[in-house]
Amino acid sequence: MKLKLKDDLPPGQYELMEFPRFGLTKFAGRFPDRPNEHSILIKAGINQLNWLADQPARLQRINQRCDFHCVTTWSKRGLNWSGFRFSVFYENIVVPLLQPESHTKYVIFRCQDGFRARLLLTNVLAPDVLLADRLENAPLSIAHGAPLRLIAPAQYGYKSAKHIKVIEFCQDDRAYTAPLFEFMDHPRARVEHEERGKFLPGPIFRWLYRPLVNPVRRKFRIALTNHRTTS
Ligand SMILES: Nc1nc2c(c(=O)[nH]1)N[C@H]1C(S)=C(S)[C@@H](COP(=O)(O)O)O[C@H]1N2
Ligand SMILES: [Mo]
Repeated sequence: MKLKLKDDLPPGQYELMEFPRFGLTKFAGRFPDRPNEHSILIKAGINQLNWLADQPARLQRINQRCDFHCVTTWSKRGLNWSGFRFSVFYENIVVPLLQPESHTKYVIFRCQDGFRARLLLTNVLAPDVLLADRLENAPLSIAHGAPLRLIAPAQYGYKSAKHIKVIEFCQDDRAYTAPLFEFMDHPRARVEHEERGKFLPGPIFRWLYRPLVNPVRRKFRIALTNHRTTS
């Protein structure tokens, strides 16, 4: 799918030429324990199944070029992902096999490094949301989310869960706790509306987060180098 890339960046964002490994610093030194494990646990109410993400016979593979916007104000433009449309996965796998409740409102992603993300079902069903297993014509690296990650281009990067282990469909979000602070975790996190976090206007978060970008990038880079030399 070709998305129309906008000429301007969304409000408060600046462009990076590289695509750094990034996140909350508490996850910098945590890595997927099974980066080649393509079995994902999918749950809806009391129903669950193991889905093999590398043999999705019923799902059409698509390529998508889109921009990536981190809440800390950096953006990487024009990344080429390959994978499966989340809405097609939902209609062809989740609905027929797990019969989620009609009141399903949230989708919770749990990751191999302990990270988690909560999205509204209406947001993940947007046509540009992917379960991606390839970036720039190569399988996802450990840095960028192996074996499988979400790509939700309209949401800030913290919704694009890497190293997915479990996907849960729920009516409420009681099973979810934010990976750091609840105020940093906006339920929609729409980039266009600058929904960076809760309680405070978006532009305030720019000034809180921007000074952290370089130190966080450095922490993530050093941790990856150490991981490569010790494993
Ligand atoms: N499993 C996992 N997913 C994650 C994170 C993480 O630390 N662990 N960080 C999030 C944040 S804050 C961002 S900006 C993006 C960064 O993606 P990248 O490392 O591929 O650049 O991943 C998101 N998904
Ligand atoms: Mo981020």
